Amino acid sequence: MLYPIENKIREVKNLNGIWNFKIDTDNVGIEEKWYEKPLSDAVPMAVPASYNDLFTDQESKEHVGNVWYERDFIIPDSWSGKRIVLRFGSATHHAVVYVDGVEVVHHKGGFTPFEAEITELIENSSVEEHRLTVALSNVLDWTCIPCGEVITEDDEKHPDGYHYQETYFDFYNYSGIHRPVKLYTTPKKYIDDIVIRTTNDGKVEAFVFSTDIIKKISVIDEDGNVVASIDEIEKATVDSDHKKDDDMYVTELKIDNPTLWNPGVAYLYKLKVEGEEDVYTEEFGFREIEVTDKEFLINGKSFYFKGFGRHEDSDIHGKGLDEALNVRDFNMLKWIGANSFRTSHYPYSEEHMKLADREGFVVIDEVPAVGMCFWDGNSVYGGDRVNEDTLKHHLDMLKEMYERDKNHPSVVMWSIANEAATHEEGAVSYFEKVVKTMRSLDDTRPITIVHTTGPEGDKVSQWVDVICVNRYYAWYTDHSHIEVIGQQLELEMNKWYDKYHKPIIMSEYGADTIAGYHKLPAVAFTEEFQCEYLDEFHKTFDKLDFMIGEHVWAYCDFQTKQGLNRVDGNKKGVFTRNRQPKAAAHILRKRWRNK
Ligand code: GCB
Repeated sequence: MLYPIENKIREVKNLNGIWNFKIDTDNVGIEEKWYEKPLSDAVPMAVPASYNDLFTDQESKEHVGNVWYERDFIIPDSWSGKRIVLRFGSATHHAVVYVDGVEVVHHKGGFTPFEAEITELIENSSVEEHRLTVALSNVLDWTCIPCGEVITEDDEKHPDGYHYQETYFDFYNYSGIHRPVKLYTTPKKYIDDIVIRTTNDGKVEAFVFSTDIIKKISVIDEDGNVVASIDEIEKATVDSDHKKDDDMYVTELKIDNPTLWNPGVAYLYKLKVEGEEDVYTEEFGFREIEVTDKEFLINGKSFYFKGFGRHEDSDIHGKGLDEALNVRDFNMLKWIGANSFRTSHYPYSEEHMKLADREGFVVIDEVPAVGMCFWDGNSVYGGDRVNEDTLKHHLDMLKEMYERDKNHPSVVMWSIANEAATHEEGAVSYFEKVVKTMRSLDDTRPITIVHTTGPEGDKVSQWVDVICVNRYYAWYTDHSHIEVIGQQLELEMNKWYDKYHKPIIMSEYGADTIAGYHKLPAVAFTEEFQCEYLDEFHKTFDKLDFMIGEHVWAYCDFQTKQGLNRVDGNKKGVFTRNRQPKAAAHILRKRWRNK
């Protein structure tokens, strides 16, 4: 799916700002058709943002079910005759969108964009101000990724009863319209999608899906020079179902001595596609990936992943897009000498991915498949938990992630799940299908899966290219005994390697650390402990030649649900939630800047 851009043909109208908002306390709004008229008793709400931390009362913050968003918008006369599209960068997790009381789109999945063409509705309408209403649900069940379930406590010990959203993942279930809402125009005949594939000898393959007739395709370098151009473009047969209204154009361009996109030294070209009516420009880079049994090669050079598992998370905004925060984050990642990160545990905003391209960061792009306990049982994948509907949604999410991120040079690998129960029988046929789907979407990028399961039990890594392992020796096991880290790490990593002969990334390791808490000798939760803890891992990584990276958990402290081992969130950040360094940041900086 293309990002909405402005040019001489296309216009974009931003709908961010203050909307009307109402909590559907008894979840009756759909039944009572609240979308048919303006919301009563609405309160102001910021978009984009999570709504949770903007409230001061527990009930609103923790509401399980629907909330309603609403605002007016006006279509300028100058847009008449154009195709008009309403687009959400994301809405977490299920949205039903109405314009003037008519449903225009619904979407399941909290971390990918969706849109609705509303041209006809606008053309047939006589009102000047249109009403945009969104019913948004934060409910997670076993048909969703991430997985969850709503639990009701109403036995004799809980005579008044209460219910809550149970989640099987360690981040707060922030909800809201998290990313920008935009209206954009295209001509009636338009460019629908572009897939760009490159090789480092300067070959650019462009696949353009369009209802417009494509006349010209050019490659433009960073100085604005047209370095290749073609104006005879043949139509090909479209083989994909969902683009059945489009024609497909396939073409190949060649440029001499391309400047490559390299980690830390990004170089972005633009592909300009010109149709009879429409024009679209998409950024891309030249870079090639290869995986051997012990190496991850980017442009033929061995790449070692240094960085973090992260979250989109901050005070007040929750998971809402904050461009200032993103800029600060990339500056801090550069400061510490990181070269990469994983979008744990869901695709980050499009704005984030664009920055990664531009700043030369290497990204492992993760689908929101977290909390996937299979629990062996009688039905398809495991009892009443992960089931056929979960799989269907998982495959949909892979597709949406791919369609959104396919042209980003920063994305070097897809992560198909975090910590699924891959030792269970149900996981085998499930993940075989997941990997097959991911490969059929993209045969140019390697695939990984992130494990908590150990090498003895794992039943699915034969299908992936790189193995990612999350490990908390001396934290969740042998708590505080950092002397066990080296031995346990070496033993386990060797087992993984002996079993699969594939390169391994330590995709999570870390210890909760309260900023400003110091003690000698070190005890758990102090800054000293975090430093010593990480050092122990590093000594062993440096001995194992099949280890191709280290991603500390986590980049920053972040919010989680309440729990006995979470004092206002997860404190494994190397930086505080407010993006300031703990002592471990200096250890990592020294190591990574010299590695
Ligand atoms: C993990 C999870 C991550 C948690 C982390 C922790 O293995 O992948 O989401 O936050 O452990 O700190 O427990």
